[in-house]
Amino acid sequence: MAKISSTVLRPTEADRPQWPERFARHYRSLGHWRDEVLGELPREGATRHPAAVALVDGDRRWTYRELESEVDILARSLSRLGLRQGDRVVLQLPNIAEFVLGWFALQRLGAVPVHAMPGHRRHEISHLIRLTEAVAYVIPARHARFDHRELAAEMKAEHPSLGQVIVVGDVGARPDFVPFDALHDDTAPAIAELARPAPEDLALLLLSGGTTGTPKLIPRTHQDYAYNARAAANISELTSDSVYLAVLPIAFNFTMSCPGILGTLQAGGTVVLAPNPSPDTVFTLIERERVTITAVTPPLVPYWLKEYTESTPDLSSLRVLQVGAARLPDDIARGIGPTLGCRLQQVFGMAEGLLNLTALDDPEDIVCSTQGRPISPEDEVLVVDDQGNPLPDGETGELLTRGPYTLRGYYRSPEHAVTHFTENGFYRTGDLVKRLPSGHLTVVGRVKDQINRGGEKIDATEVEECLLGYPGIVSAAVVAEDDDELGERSVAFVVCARDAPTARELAAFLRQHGLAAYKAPDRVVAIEQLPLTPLGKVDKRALRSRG
Ligand code: OOB
Repeated sequence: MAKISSTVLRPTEADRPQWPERFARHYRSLGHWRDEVLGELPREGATRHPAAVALVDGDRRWTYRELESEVDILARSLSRLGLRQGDRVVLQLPNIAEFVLGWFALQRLGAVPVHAMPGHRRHEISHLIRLTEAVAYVIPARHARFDHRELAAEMKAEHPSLGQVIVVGDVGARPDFVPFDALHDDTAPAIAELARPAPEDLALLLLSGGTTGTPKLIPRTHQDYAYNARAAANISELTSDSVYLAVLPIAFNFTMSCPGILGTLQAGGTVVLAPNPSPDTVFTLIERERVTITAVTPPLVPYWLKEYTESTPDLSSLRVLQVGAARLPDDIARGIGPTLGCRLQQVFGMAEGLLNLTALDDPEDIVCSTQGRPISPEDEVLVVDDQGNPLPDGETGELLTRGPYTLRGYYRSPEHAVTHFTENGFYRTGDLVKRLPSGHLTVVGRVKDQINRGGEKIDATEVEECLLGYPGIVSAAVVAEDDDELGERSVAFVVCARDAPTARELAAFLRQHGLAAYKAPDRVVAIEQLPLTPLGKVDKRALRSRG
């Protein structure tokens, strides 16, 4: 195997996320931040419960002891391949065991996984590699009828930093790509000889839903991310008997650590991977593996409830269904417990940090009508009016937050500091919420220029910029409209110098442009001119009400 050239950038102090020292000391003194790094989680599990099952993917199973030895050998092989502490690695895998194994192996090295979504294409991946100067890109050979090797070949030609492409499956016509299965080099030196990353080091990069044209990256540290998962696992009451089914993409913060995969492994439970969210697949897995907790987005809920009523599988092991990432309508929420016989847990989170959960013993009305409350007593939450003044409970305003696992700045983009953070370090979520005296939050809307398409976030500006490349489109504005199934879908209002394209034509154009498919507008409306506000900005509120 060819080695990665030694000219790539190594970790810099600048990449280490910074909390003011006063806050860092406080979080450490309370024991929220500990001397822990994510790569040691499998080893701790192997010490505490070696024979318990940690991971299940189809017919493949790993006990904690096996997980530890697999991660160890993978990490050593990746090190021999040239990967080093601080290196960024774009990880784009579906829900297969290699995601989990590869992720922990990178952590063990102190390398930094960059969480790409399975649906991302040239536009997004290229941006991620450029921004992070990634040295490696991990892909499946093919997934969802897409050949990732072709995209990887393009990326390798385009980005000099990209030394290695690692493929789960067949490398095809690219002998220079490394098969994941070849990373089994038992003769590679032990990782103990390499430096352990520090708890305050950058551990992973998550993708933000974004509202500024190019996806921003969220730096998470070992100590903040481990705390995020542990605090969530406490509220979700995870134990070594818990069996978590990963239905949503693993790359999603929700699935990874809310409490998700990390919270389950910290508790000594079992993680089961679902290859897709269809009720058939999921119900079979819940029955077979005696799943106790799983997590979905709102559009999946009615679909599961309907299928359940028709096929009545044995879901008696299921204690908790987490629902989040978009607003769950109250009436659907009320149907979950009576139909499935489990507790609903609402989840209002963000890759940027702040996570809100309902507790399993919260009153029914709170569970069905709020999106939970912050998981840490150190989460500071403000609800403010448009002048930034704090509002009393019960009034609607923008949610601002800071705390032990909420970012203080985006990765390598100081230019976003002013728009997304207050002077004293609060992150402006862009969400409109109401707070109850108990601290529970209800999400009522948003001020950010985003479409929440059933939990998938679409940055309006990013799509608008791409639409302007379509021949004949003079100006464009993308807004949300209500949708029965998805909650929201996207509509593009376009001003055209010639015949307006159909939604299908635009989707094909955007696909060619390399944009992920879910970002294509669901509907296109031709319009004479875009309405403007008195300040001369596109009046999106007016467009939304035109529908
Ligand atoms: C999760 O993370 P992101 O980064 O994809 O999106 C965050 C945004 C929030 O700012 C809010 O606008 C929306 O998604 N959102 C919700 C919601 N949960 C998230 N809006 C209404 N109701 C909810 N329950 O989406 C995410 C991250 C971790 C856990 C769960 C979701």
